[in-house]
Amino acid sequence: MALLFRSSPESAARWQPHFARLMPELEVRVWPEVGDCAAIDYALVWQPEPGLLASLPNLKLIMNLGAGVDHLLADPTTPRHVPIVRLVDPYMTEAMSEYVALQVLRLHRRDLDYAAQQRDRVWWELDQKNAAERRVGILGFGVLGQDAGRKLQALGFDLAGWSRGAKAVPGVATYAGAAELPAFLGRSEILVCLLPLTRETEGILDRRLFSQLPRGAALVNAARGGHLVDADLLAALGTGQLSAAVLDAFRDEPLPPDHPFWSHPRIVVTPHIAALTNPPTAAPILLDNIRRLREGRPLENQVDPARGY
Ligand code: NDP
Ligand code: OXD
Repeated sequence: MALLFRSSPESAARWQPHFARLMPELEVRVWPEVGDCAAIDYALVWQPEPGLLASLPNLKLIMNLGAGVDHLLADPTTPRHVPIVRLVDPYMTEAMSEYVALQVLRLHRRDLDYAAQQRDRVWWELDQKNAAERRVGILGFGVLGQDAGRKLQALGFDLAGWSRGAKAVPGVATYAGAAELPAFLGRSEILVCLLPLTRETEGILDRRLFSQLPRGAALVNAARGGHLVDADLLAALGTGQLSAAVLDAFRDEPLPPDHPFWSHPRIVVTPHIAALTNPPTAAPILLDNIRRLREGRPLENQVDPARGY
């Protein structure tokens, strides 16, 4: 029973002790030492090179080392008959909620304005609402969106969530589908994107969407760079339609040194760290799916390739 691990070599060293302890019978091969391709049963991957998975003729399960599987589905050679599972780890979910709560609070409490004032040695009091008067909208109300929403609700924010299918969540104004998107956007003073990147959501954070937000709204994108039309964000910040943006994911990562986002006074850049994978908590979750497959039990967090997430 062999598993191919394809991520960075440093990351392999962090995972291997957990695999050895939890499933000693599993032979772990670290890419590029693939050996006999036909002997590989499982693949645990983050952004594998196109064609790698297709080269494993007896592959039974593809496990993604993160929550978003857009990179796997974008590769036309990814075998469609092999189930794909994504990583859903409560540890990562909490990390994302911390990130979202931090950034929403920063935007709500005008942290960027006060940082600029401090740089200029300006002592000046700006208007401030309480959280209950601040309308926050979460685009993508799934595992991460709902957990972040619970924490924002606990802080008192007036919360809405947008998803594909309708949801009923106590205390949250929920919206679903394209038809309800304008009403959701119209009330979102701080918009948080936690959508998967799919055919439908590619480029969703564009000029048209920004124009439907209240004037001066702020954006947090902790999902994927492909959701955002970079030039439209810069234009919306330029006209004041948007007041600020916090970005954790980018079309090109690492963000190129000459990208205008780095030096924009109203943009906060973080290097895709909102929710990092954590081997001690994630390894048991991943190995549980191998056991499920071997025992013929249903897999957890299986991706629907047709839906794209
Ligand atoms: P889920 O699949 O649990 O949730 C996705 C949500 O998006 C669901 O509510 C879904 O609706 C909604 N959605 C999907 N497509 C559409 C659409 N076309 N229109 C409206 N709503 C839609 O995913 P997670 O919450 O676990 O993760 C979300 C994303 O966060 C990941 O795909 C990944 O890209 C990103 N991420 C970023 C990290 C970082 O460090 N920056 C870390 C981890 C994840 P419905 O509920 O109806 O299905
Ligand atoms: C993920 C990510 O999808 O790290 O888990 O972005």
